[in-house]
Amino acid sequence: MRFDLITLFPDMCAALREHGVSGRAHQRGLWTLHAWNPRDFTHDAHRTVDDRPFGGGPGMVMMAEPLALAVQAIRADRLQAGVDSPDQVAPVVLLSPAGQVHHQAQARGWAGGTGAILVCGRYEGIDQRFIDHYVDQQVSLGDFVLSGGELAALVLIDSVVRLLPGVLHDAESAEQDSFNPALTGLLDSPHYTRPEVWRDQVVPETLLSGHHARIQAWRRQQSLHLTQAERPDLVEQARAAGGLSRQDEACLDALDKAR
Ligand code: 9WO
Repeated sequence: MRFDLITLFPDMCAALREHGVSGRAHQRGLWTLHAWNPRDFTHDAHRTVDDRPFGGGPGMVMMAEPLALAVQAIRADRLQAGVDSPDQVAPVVLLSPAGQVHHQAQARGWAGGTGAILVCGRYEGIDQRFIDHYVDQQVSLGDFVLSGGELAALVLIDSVVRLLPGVLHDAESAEQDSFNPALTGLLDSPHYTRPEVWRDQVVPETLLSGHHARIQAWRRQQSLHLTQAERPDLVEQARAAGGLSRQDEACLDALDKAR
């Protein structure tokens, strides 16, 4: 899998390439991340990538041409590398609050592809003509505004890369995750490690019992409990997807009655 980032701040890619799960997978060649600076696709002495907005207003707007040249260079490079083919080119994706919100299901979908060209805006935004002509899809992480698209792009990539085959060890397996189909999109149960007593707070006794079946049942119950309390919408979603057993429903009923 290969991602290409168009960004004025290529150094920001280090966060993902050099650390943790994504860093290890990068080192092992399971995915790559190439950064392309629009400044390298300018032709003036000042390497200008932004200009004042037509119609007036504050701030600056990213010019279309350096971004377009970057996309074209990336497409040529991906073809040459054999990552894409003429009839299967990577989508150009803009990180923007105007996009469809990213979800775990999208991450799973992306994990089955060959990557994407991610455009990171800065300043007040990007000349609309570039968006109209080149961008296939806009993706949002939620209803908030950042000072640039980079962090959103890195979050998106991280959510995809960790789902690639061989990236996670068994121990940290995606099977264990919240939003895993096996957990039917419920939140994860709480975690504890040594010491057994920390500042007068003890570890739930079941977890110390060594009784695997009881531990599993406890975790499922905690999951249901937490999700019902904090994200009842996710419980409803799990129910609609047929992901709740009769035992799960009984557990939720017991919770209702205890309130
Ligand atoms: C900003 C914006 C605000 C309201 C409606 C649409 C919008 N599009 C953009 C936009 O593309 N902004 C550029 C990227 C330039 C300014 C910083 N940018 C940005 C991306 N801010 N916030 C995001 C973002 C991306 C994904 N998820 C949440 C926020």
